[in-house]
Amino acid sequence: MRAISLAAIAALVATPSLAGKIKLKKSMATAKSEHIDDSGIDYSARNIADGKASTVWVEGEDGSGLGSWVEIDFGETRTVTALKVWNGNWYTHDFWERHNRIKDMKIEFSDGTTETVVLQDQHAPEVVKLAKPKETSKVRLFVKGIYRGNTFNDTCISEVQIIDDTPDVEVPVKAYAASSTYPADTDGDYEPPNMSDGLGDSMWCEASEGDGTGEWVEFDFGARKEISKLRLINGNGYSFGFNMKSNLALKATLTFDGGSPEQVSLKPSMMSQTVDFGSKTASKVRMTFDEVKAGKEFNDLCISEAAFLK
Ligand SMILES: [Ca+2]
Ligand SMILES: [Ca+2]
Repeated sequence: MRAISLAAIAALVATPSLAGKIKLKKSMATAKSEHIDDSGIDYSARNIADGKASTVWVEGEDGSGLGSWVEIDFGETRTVTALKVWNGNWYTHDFWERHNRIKDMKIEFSDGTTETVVLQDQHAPEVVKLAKPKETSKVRLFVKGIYRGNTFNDTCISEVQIIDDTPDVEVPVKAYAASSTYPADTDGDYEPPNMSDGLGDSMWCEASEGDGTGEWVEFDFGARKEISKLRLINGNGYSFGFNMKSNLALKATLTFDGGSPEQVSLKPSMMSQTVDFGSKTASKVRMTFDEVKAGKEFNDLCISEAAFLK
């Protein structure tokens, strides 16, 4: 199945909570140069702000790309506290090893000031905390030093998220449990924390004999929280083609450790959807799938993103 893994994250343990992510659009990203070859694959700057780790910006300079840059201009001044970077080419782990990754990255802000950070050479998303919160309307990321790929002398970034000082509307998940989880394959893993990384192309998938009906995934907030909405990307969000290949949830029952259960209807679509189930206070929610729409190729139910909101 096609998915991108969060290799460095221990199974069933969620990522640490970040503050609010600035909502990015592909059109906000530009670059000094973009790699073009005759493969027909898109390596443009837009790929760093499309919500997928598997799509990649590759610089188009001669040599290793030192001095090249990619920029995200989000159009209004925000107080940025951190960046989360999928450094290198995340199309596959093999591609990640073949291409250059950024080592020294200079971040330039809209007032012209800069901060230079050293990224780690690891196939895992990296949170780069700024020295202090910075009011800016854009970040321009310069390639100042690289880790050399084993095949191609081209430098890549696959995805960037920008985190500001506004509170996150998603209730952070401390731990997950699931009735079953599809085993990792060459495309990555299918563990539940993939539902909270903001990426459409990473997902939890169940591994039952059947179509996923009766399977469940559980969200543990670690403390009682007020929640009333579920935001979800149904199925395999890698692409529309893959979304049709695997199973989609049509109905799910939410069981809370406080309050009566609620059944919700879910749209069979890979677009982000928000379902209002009424006000609850709970520290755990179990989502049990009651009805499933069969995919065309894989008989496994996947959920690419799921978060509970106040
Ligand atoms: Ca991308
Ligand atoms: Ca995901």
